[in-house]
Amino acid sequence: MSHLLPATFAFFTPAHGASPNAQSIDTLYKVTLYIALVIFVAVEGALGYALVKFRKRKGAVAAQIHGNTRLEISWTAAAAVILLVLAILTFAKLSSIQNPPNSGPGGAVLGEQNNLIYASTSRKLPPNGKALNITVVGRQYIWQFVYPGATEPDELGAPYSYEEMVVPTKTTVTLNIVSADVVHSWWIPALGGKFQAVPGYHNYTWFKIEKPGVFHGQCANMCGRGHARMIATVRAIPPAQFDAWLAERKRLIEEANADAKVERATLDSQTGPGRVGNP
Ligand SMILES: [Cu+2]
Repeated sequence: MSHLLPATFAFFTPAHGASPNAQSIDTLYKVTLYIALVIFVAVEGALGYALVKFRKRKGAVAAQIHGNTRLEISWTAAAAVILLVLAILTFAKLSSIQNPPNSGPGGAVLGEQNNLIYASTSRKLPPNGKALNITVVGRQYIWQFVYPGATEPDELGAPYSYEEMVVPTKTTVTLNIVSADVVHSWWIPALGGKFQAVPGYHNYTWFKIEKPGVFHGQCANMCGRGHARMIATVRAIPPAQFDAWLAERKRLIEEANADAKVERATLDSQTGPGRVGNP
């Protein structure tokens, strides 16, 4: 029985935060839930009590009550106090949800290319301005992740992956969320709130994962018939392993590009029915 209660609460509360922003959302949600639970039980309890205690009896005459000033003032004041407490708590937690912290000791060493500064009021950077920035591209029906390391403008030549985002632990990761077609919604519950991927717009969020782990999510905005298949996974690994993974990723993409170049040259050199070329 003792383990049933936490399990029930876990069902009703957000995924336990694996990132400071998700942790703050989780705390706020639970505080509100517990206050609401106490009020719910008190109100329903009083209602149940009144139903039983004052049910219809032969010869009973209902008491005629014309207000109770003290009671009315106290429940108005109590509601106001609860509202005030929730507002203060929310504003106290808000900055830890919106503003990314610096990468922790032992985090990935971030090069200059991760230090992109461009005009935006909604893009939050850690106090020292250093974060690993990953572009999240929503497209029907797969998530694409573009990592730093572009060799040409517009992120061309950068290493990328589909469906699974790999990130270093202890490192502040900022996300630049965009869409290639329709509106999608980026959501990994354990790593913070939902962010829409809207064509023509950039939305920003961040997370920071302390320990290696795998976090699952799913496109949270109905985007077409393949929506249900549009899953996303974030895999956090130690920074050294991440560097190796990224280098391998880059090597595989370069290899594939080189192969494609050879294929193209072969096709271009062919004549006749086998030739597939651009006019
Ligand atoms: Cu989608």
